Amino acid sequence: MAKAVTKSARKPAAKPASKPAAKAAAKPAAKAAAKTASKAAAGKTAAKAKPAKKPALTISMLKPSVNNMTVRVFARAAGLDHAETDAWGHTRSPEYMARNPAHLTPMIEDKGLPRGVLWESCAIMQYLSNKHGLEKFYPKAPAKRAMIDSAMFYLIGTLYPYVARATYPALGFPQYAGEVGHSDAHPDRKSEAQKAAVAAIAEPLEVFHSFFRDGKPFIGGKTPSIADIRLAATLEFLAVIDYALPKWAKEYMAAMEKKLGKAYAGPAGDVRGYIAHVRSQAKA
Ligand SMILES: N[C@@H](CCC(=O)N[C@@H](CS)C(=O)NCC(=O)O)C(=O)O
Repeated sequence: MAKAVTKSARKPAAKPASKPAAKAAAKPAAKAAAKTASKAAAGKTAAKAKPAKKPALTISMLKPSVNNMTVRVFARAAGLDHAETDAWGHTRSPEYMARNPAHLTPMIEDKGLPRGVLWESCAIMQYLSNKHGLEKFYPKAPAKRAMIDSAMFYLIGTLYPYVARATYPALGFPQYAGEVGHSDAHPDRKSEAQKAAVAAIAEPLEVFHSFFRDGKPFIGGKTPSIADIRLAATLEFLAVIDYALPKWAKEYMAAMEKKLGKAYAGPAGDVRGYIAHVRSQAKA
C-alpha cells in the first residue's frame, strides 16, 4: 500500500494530457447544439469568420481529482465548447470563495445560472444535459432518468465516501473532519479505519453491476450515461491502493474508455499521472 505523501509532493504530477479543452471537444456536439448552429447558419449567409470567442462555458478544475475528471470527460464526450481553468491552490482564495463559498471543484460558470456558477459534478452534468438536450447521456423519460439519478445519488452518498476513506490517505488528500483519518488517532487506528472502508467498497460496487447495469453494457444501456461517467471516473482512484477490481468492473472501465475515446483518456491520464506520481513518492 502506498504511504500518504507529504504536502510538498502533492502537486499534480500529471502533465496535462489534453489539448485545450475546447479543441479536444472535436466530436460533433449534441443534436441540439447542431440544430442551433444550422438555424443560425440558415439565417446568415456568407458570414465572415470572426476571431474565436472565449467559450461561454468555463470549468474550474483540479487535474488529479475524479470528481473533476467526471465533468471534464462529460464536457468532451458531449462536444461542448468550453474552456478549463486549473484551480490548483486557488479554491480557498477570497476571489474563488466569493463566487463559490463551498470552495469546491468542479465548478462551472455559465450564462443564465442564477448565481453565475454551479458546483457538484452530477448537478453540473444534469444541468448541461438539460440545457443542451443531451438525452443520450441523460434520458428524458422519467423512469429511465430516475435510474440514472438513483445511481448517481447512490454513488455520491454511499460508494464515494468509502472510496474517499480508502484512497485519500494514499493520495495525500485531506480527509473529512470527524473521521478517524482526520483525527490525531494512533496510526494503527487510522489504518484499521482505512481497511474497513476498503472492505466496504465491494457491496455498493456489486449493486452497480447487478442492479443498475442489470446485464446491459452500461447503466445507460448501450451507451454511457452521465451515471456511467461518474462511476468509471470514481473507480480510477482505486488504482492507488491496488484495489482488486472484479472482472466485470475492469471490463466495464475498458468499455467506457473504448466508447468515449480521447474524451475519457485525456482527463483519465491526468488522474493516472497523479496516482503514478504519489506511488513513486511513496516508494522513494
Ligand atoms: N461531491 C462533489 C465533491 C467535490 C470535491 O470534493 N472537490 C474537491 C476536489 S476532489 C475540491 O475541490 N476541494 C478543494 C477544496 O475544498 O478547497 C462533486 O462531486 O463535485
